[in-house]
Amino acid sequence: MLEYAMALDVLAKVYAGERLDKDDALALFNSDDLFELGRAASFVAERLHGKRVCYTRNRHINPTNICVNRCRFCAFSRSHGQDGAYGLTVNEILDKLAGTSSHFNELHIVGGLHPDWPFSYYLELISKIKQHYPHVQIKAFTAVEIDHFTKLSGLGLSGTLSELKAHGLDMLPGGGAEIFSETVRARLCPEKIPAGRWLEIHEAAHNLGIRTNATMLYGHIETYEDRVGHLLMLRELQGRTGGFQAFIPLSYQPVTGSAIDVNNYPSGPSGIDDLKTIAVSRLVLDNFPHIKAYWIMLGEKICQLALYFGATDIDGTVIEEKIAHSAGASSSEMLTPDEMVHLIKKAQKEPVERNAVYEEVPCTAK
Ligand code: V47
Ligand code: SF4
Repeated sequence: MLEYAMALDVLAKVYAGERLDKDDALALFNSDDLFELGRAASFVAERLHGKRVCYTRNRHINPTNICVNRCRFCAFSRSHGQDGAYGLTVNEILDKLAGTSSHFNELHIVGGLHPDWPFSYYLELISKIKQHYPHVQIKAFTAVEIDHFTKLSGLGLSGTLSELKAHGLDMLPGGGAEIFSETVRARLCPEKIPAGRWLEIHEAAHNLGIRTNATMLYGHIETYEDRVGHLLMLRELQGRTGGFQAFIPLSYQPVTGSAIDVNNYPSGPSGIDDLKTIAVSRLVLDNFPHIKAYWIMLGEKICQLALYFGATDIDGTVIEEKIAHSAGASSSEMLTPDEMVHLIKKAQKEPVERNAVYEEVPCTAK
């Protein structure tokens, strides 16, 4: 009862247009009044975007699953020489894209940290894609990969990002953030760059005019305090740069046999936790334009419900998804533009097709 009353006090702040603090955010996570939470998050989302919900025609490319990090939650990665390990040449990637170019306007390229590939591989990859498909925007390389590239290029952080930009990089995806808490990070992904470096890389990108997204992997061993800490660090950086476009809460897909799937959520977060996390994100991240409901990890139906909990973006057609599906995600691997439009319209919202940097593009889907 006390938690219910506290959450109502916090929601009164939302309706009055006041910024939420750490205790407010915790009270919302601890409250179970999902409907009031959804109502307040929808109020904020509608104030920003009306009934408009974005989607894009995109395609994922994962150049390699060979990764020196081997994070404990990642079923996608392999060690060099292990069964199932792969690395695609630039030409193999171009062959994959051939024939589907007219069907996408955003390419999402992320992969493992390959121990042997030179920086020139990545430059050649994006410049050849741009040559072949000049209309396509390239959203590529997590901050974890950018950090790896700085060691390969010897150009420093700004130099590395500038070189990628000059070769066709349009924006950075939000992966690799996981949970910023150092204690959780040490258990989940001890080899991964620390939170401070992830933030530093996004700040450097923003300073070069490269916009980025941000993510948070939730529903494993983290606490609500860890989630709130993560959101507040992102809000602080956004307050200084304004370079984030969307925040994407990533619903943990449990990895069988992983050292981390025996804890709080043996089967991953519940639908209620998914919706609550979307809503609290919308309310805390008051300076982020969009909260994205990533249907691949939420499933299509929770994704659709998320449109009543503050989400104003449902990502894209995706076409080939390996990271969540390696961990056993039950969603399909692609949706057609018509299916995306249908999902949005059936929620009584207005579909808006966008490109990677959130410019509206003419929608030809029904
Ligand atoms: O960084 C890995 C996560 C991320 C699992 O910026 C897992 O528009 C859940 O960042 N369960 C990559 N998540 C995906 C990503 C992303 C996706 C869609 C859109 C955008 C964007 C970014 O996937 C990784 C890691 O945090 N991940 N394993 C897992 N078992
Ligand atoms: Fe490598 Fe990224 Fe998987 Fe971690 S999450 S093992 S860095 S591919």
